[in-house]
Amino acid sequence: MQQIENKIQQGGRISKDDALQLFSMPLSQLAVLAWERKQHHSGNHVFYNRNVHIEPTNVCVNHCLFCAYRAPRGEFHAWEYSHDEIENLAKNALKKNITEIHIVGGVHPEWKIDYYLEILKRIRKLSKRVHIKAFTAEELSQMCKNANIPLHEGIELLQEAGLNSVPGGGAEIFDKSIRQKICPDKIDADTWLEVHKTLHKSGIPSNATMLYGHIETLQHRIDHLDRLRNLQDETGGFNAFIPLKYKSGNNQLSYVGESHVTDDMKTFALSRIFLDNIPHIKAYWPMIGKDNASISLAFGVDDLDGTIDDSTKIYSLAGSVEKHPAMSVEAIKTMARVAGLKAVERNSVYDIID
Ligand code: V47
Repeated sequence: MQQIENKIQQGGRISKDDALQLFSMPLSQLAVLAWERKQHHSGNHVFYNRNVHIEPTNVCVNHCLFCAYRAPRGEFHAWEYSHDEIENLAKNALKKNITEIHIVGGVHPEWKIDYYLEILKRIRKLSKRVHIKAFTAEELSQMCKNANIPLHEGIELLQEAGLNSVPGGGAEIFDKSIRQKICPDKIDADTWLEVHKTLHKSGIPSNATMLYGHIETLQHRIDHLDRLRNLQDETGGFNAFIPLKYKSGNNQLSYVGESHVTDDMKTFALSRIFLDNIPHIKAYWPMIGKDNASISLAFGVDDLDGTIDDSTKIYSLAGSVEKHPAMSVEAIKTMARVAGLKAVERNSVYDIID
């Protein structure tokens, strides 16, 4: 263990075996190592932004066991926003001084790429400056497949229409056997990675996520991190990594329960240490809750995502304590201060906004 610690303290890269051993290290020791690595990447800063989510639909062709959000078309809790409705949501959000609109939803059975292009064009018409972070690799892959165009062409069209970056959703867990069990209809791991590689080559940065704490093992988590680290070595296009704790409310995997907070903190810390080439580790507080997000700042996290303004339902539907997620800039600043850090407003590519 001492050798692994030395390696980390000297800024060396750890192996998959090292990572497995690290997970059995006492929590407080792992925290110190992750804190040191966080200081190396971002010093005393904790990043946040002013953002809202728009979720165009929860109608989805996929049947992921962990999802509490999906609804079959026509069911009472299904929604399908029109372009006008989306434009109105964006218009209202823009009045509140936001810098980013994050758009993600179900994979709709009928919407074509033109539908998504129109969303981007409408928002871009409202604001030349707002950063549009939109559509997971899953959505991108499906919309290009349906349009019968190669991925790079679809990405070019979306970029011309106003797309600036892509969120990290849909990664779930890369291991084939687990992936087939929890999200059998989704694109496979290689396709997810290929989409992000193509994005990065087109100059579009993205994030990466990992859904953990369900039926995967530690080895599966480390394999997931390893595949991301390898792609990042090649492209350098990932801005942030977001470990997403599986939330067990209202979905078909509920019987497995939820990970312990110790496991969550170790996962943040390990991610910070292992992913030496991804600049930011994000605690997505609408999912993990404000209290745990605040603790995660001692475990290598340097990004709290944003103000959100009660604009996402994915996690409240899955049982998050944040039923109407919204956080003021003041609250974010306090959260950073009590962790001994300084909150810094960023734009979507992590330039500091004064
Ligand atoms: O891919 C769905 C996850 C993701 C559950 O890039 C669940 O900045 C836990 O990727 N329990 C979509 N997780 C959200 C996402 C995201 C969120 C915030 C910021 C960014 C970013 C990306 O949500 C899905 C899936 O892994 N998810 N259901 C659940 N029950």
